[in-house]
Amino acid sequence: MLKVKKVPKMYVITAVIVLFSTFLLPHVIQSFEWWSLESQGQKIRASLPSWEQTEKSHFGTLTFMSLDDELETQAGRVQFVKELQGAIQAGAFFVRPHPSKIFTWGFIEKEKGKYDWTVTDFVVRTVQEYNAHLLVTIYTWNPWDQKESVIFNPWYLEEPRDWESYVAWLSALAERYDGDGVNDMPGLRYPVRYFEIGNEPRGVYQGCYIRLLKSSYDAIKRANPEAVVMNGALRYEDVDGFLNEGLENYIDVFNTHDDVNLSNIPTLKARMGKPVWFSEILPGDPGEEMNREKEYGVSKRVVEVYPVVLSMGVEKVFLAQPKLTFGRYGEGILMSTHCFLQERIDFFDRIETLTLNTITFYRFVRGDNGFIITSEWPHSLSRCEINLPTNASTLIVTEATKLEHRSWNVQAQGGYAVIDFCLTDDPILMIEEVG
Ligand SMILES: [Ca+2]
Repeated sequence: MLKVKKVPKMYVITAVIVLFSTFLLPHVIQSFEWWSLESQGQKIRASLPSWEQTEKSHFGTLTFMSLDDELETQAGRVQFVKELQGAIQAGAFFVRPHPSKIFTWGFIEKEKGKYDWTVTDFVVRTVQEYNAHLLVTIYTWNPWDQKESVIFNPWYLEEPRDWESYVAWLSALAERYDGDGVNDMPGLRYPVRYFEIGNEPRGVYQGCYIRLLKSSYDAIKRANPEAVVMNGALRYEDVDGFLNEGLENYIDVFNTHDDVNLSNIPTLKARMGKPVWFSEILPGDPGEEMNREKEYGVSKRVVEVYPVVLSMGVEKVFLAQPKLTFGRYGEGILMSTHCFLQERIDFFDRIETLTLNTITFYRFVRGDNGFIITSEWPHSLSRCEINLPTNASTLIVTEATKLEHRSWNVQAQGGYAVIDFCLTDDPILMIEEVG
């Protein structure tokens, strides 16, 4: 008779622990993370402006850094939602996945004639849960089409060989997310309208990018005439070449990055006859380690630069800090500052500028309210006070670049208020006009 040897209890317990931690524990942790994200999401969604309102926002950010293949896994999706929630909490209602191959031809049409929308549907649906908007970057890389890769720009920008298939795919993409009720993604709440054709196609305006931009523009517009198509960000020195090819007729927005001299913006807008977007501003080094001091420096630059850029007529700006997802470091200074600024100056009706004693004041007028941001207080000035003309009776002056945002009141008299810069070492002030 076969005698079964009794397995010692210790072995059984160890085996159970190993099995649990290998197979079950990750699922338990992920489920808990989803639950916690969803609960956080409900809080965030409770106070969101409508998607129609957020579409008018001037604030955007780069997001979902290098989350591509990972988006097919639960862990990648958790990370995606975390980053998205961070962006929304910071008041960045436009999100630009970058660098990312989410909207790359070969990532969706892996096999000729078969589209796999699993990841793009997840991305669109999740972004729309937060009334946010995508700036979709279209990439043309596709391994079955381009057997020998001659990528003409970093990041998946490749000349299609089978133009017919490329154009069909792009039209299908625009059609799926345009919200017209025809072949739409199930559950689409509102249209995805913003498309950028590649990123920074350098020095190729004499080459295949011309055909690529024209074909892409036509393909998207055929499916969705309301779509907003823009070029991959262009340098200022390439503007003449762009215009010589008549490419301004194949964009709805002129897209560039913040290496353009700001004083050129009004001329650029006039020459293009289009709005201007900065799909990247204040770029960070992807390899750079972030710490409190650096994060503070970026926050200060946001308060310093955004009023100037917006007053020059740039319509939307996307903060490009690859290592700095909002709120993930230390005290969350960047998230706090970005949110502080967005809540006060976004959705403005107009911007007025006024220069007094070499300090520029940017007044963001929204309805009957005005928020004023000063340019940096120059240390060379011996006096601290400035008589600021105002129609308000009271001004609330707030430190703009400090986490605490300390504030004090100033009463105006005879159409002026005395602003004393020596009351703080904060170089930039935010002034709310009340009554
Ligand atoms: Ca459709």
